[in-house]
Amino acid sequence: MADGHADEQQARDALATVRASVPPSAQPPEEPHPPRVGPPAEVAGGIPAVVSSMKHAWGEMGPVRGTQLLLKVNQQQGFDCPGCAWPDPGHRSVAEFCENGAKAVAEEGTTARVTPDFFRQWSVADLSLQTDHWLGKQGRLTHPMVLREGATHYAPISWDEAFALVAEELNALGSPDDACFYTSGRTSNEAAFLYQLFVRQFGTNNLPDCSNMCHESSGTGLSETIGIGKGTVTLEDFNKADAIFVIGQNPGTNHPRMLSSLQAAARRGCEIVSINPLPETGLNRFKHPQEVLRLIGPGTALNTLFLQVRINGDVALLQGLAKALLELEDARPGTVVARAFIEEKTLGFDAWAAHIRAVRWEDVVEGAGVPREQIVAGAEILARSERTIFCWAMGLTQHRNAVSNIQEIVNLALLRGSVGKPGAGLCPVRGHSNVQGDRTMGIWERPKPEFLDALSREFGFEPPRHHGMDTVDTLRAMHDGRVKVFFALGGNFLSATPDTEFTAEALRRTRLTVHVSTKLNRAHLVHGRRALILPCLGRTERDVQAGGAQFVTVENSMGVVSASRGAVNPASEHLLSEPVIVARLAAAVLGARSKVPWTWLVEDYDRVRDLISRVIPGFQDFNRRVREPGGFYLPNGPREGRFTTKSGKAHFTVHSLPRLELGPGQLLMMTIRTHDQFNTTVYGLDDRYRGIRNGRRVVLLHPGDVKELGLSEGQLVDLTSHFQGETRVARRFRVVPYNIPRRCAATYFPEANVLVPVDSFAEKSRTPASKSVVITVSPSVDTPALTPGAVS
Ligand SMILES: Nc1nc2c(c(=O)[nH]1)N[C@H]1C(S)=C(S)[C@@H](COP(=O)(O)OP(=O)(O)OC[C@H]3O[C@@H](n4cnc5c(=O)[nH]c(N)nc54)[C@H](O)[C@@H]3O)O[C@H]1N2
Ligand SMILES: Nc1nc2c(c(=O)[nH]1)N[C@H]1C(S)=C(S)[C@@H](COP(=O)(O)OP(=O)(O)OC[C@H]3O[C@@H](n4cnc5c(=O)[nH]c(N)nc54)[C@H](O)[C@@H]3O)O[C@H]1N2
Ligand SMILES: [Mo]
Repeated sequence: MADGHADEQQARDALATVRASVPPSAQPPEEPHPPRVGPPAEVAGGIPAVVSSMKHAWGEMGPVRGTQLLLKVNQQQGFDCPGCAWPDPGHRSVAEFCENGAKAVAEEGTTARVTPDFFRQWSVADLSLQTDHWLGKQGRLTHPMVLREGATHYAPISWDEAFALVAEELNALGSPDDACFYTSGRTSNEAAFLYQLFVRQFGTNNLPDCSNMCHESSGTGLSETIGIGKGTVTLEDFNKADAIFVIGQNPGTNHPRMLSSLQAAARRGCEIVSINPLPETGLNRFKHPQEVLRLIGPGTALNTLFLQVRINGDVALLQGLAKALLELEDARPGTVVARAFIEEKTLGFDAWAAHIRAVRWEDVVEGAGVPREQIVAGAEILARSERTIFCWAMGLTQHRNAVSNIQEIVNLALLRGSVGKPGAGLCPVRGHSNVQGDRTMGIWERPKPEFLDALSREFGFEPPRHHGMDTVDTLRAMHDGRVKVFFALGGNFLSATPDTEFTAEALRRTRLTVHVSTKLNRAHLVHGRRALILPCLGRTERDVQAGGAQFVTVENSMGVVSASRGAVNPASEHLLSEPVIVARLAAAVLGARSKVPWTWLVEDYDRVRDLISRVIPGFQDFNRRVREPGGFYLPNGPREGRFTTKSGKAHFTVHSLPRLELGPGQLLMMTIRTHDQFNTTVYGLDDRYRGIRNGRRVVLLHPGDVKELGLSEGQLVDLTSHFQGETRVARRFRVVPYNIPRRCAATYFPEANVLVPVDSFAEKSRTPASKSVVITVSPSVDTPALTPGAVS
């Protein structure tokens, strides 16, 4: 018996030694079981959504805390939902949240805790062998933790020591540009403003953010053509539109509250067109989970027309819509082209129209993968709609030619005069709940000179003028050893970025990685020579400082700035708020070099907001206006019909059709979200609307391609991506035949990020092309590897 124990212990020690010699895994482990696959859901929302909300909320938080928190989501005296950036209606219901908002709240509000004791039990290497789902389920981080050089386990550290450690590393750098400061879009305006101020006083513009991987292409495309990198519509416009186009977006999963707006619009006769390679459930039929009495029954039909575009076929499709509109104008002169608007407010129409007329229908149909009659049907909807809203998300922004995608939408909107009038306009639907606000606060590697001038005037220092690094630059620079300190205010840089193994190596080559986080994630496990985890308060929690209870502010997808107040006690007494972490860090790093009274500022966030009001346009009288119910709108020229480009006009732009030659057996793959995740946070293993349960390592293929490639349903396959002569492999995915266009494939983010080449990104915006990955699929070679992917 005793011998048995000794053997077992010996075996465990041996295993630990083996593991210690292998670096922590950058990728989640393979899945032991195949997923269960059934038919996709026909209706979004309804009773299953209510059940799922309660399951997550009560499961993580218990019925009392769960209900208490859910009743405060998006209420005027409550907190902004930590889920997506969809705006709140003026007249709010008691329960202003959706199924996935409930999951986001439950994820943060959970009663589980990751304590120093937990870190004593688990080595970093062992944690890395767990799934992302498991890591998240361990609960909220409670103490600042350090991983010292050569250590196998994180150990507790005091806040003062932690800040001193960061200061020591930062102040030892040869140049401030040897550090990068990442932000994820949940950070409040107050924290973001202080953060960029600190980073610029430190001396760099190296402020990569999640936006680089998200709506950067929208910002770039819109700034060039209409003069502002944001959308032009308000929520009110959804009540007035005649047609709404939803392009490359899956609102049923990622912006469920948007379905309420679409439902109301559909009920009053607004036509809804969706352009997507997948027939996403939310866009077919929807039952509002809060209209309890209507939950039984067929739900509201939302879609008028579904154009099943092939992946990255949008430039062709949008040009086809424009071409059909010009042909309709020829047939019925004076009824389609918004002549007066175009003459008064735009430039470049003639050249653009000539280009569109010259484009051949064969090329449009081939490029889009949609028959001409269907494109004409879409154009007819546009032609009869006086007020059209164009919505889009990641299906358009994450391609090589993403900026062209956005600018083709602008062309269509301008052609119909559908910008700057009620019920019409451009609507990039943002992801993270404050990603737009972070940019407004100056989180940007390419700040405008006017912004830097304002900082210089207010704070009496000379900010660096040369541009900093974005996300892709940061990855390269860390990999080359040029960037030695990586600091992240939120997010999961390892798993959200492209090329997971490349990124992992980049992080491992740094001297220090620091993460300000609420929950444990894989980015904590793939680290520099030293690493810190700094645990912070979440949105849902009360934030009390010397000046009393504080609130923070956020900006939603439509440019409304509003307050967010936490509702429950913090997960641990050792947590600091993000503004306080940034202020104390700045004080520790900059010392006498900075005249900003950092710690005084965060005793009362009104003091921070006073500074914001003096530096950032549109924030005059910030403290008073943000206390008004519902907050306030930021100025937006194009919304009022005033284009804020240099010329004062909106620009038509000409784009050639993207050429992509797929070789024999090659497919174009998009990486998308399931219904049970928030980016890299995996709430559960089901993608309920698509009928895929209990598994994430799947590849969705057209049944015809499954057959042609000699594969079968449920088969284990390896995926290989091909880019400029390089290959990358992701192992052991299951084949799921699905309603997707030929030669297209879909996998889930972040499992498939290992396949996205670091150098494959959008022109101009430099957003990783994570929806345009060229792959081949082959039966799995049955060699169980420690890590499921590798670069060759
Ligand atoms: N519950 C939940 N909510 C979220 C998030 C989450 O992960 N979970 N993430 C948040 C964030 S940060 C963001 S940015 C948004 C993301 O919101 P979405 O952009 O909706 O997210 P994705 O899952 O990436 O879906 C992209 C959609 O585009 C389609 N698509 C892919 N390629 C193409 C293409 O080439 N052309 C066209 N026309 N369509 C294409 C896909 O089929 C899919 O329907 O959601 C935010 N809200
Ligand atoms: N292949 C592929 N890659 C993609 C995408 C894709 O569609 N396909 N989408 C891209 C997009 S759109 C985005 S936005 C990025 C997302 O990239 P990120 O924003 O970096 O990733 P998230 O998964 O949202 O970050 C989750 C972590 O944030 C921390 N967190 C949560 N709440 C808070 C908080 O209040 N404060 C702080 N400090 N930390 C908090 C938690 O520790 C959690 O583990 O990923 C991109 N990557
Ligand atoms: Mo995003």
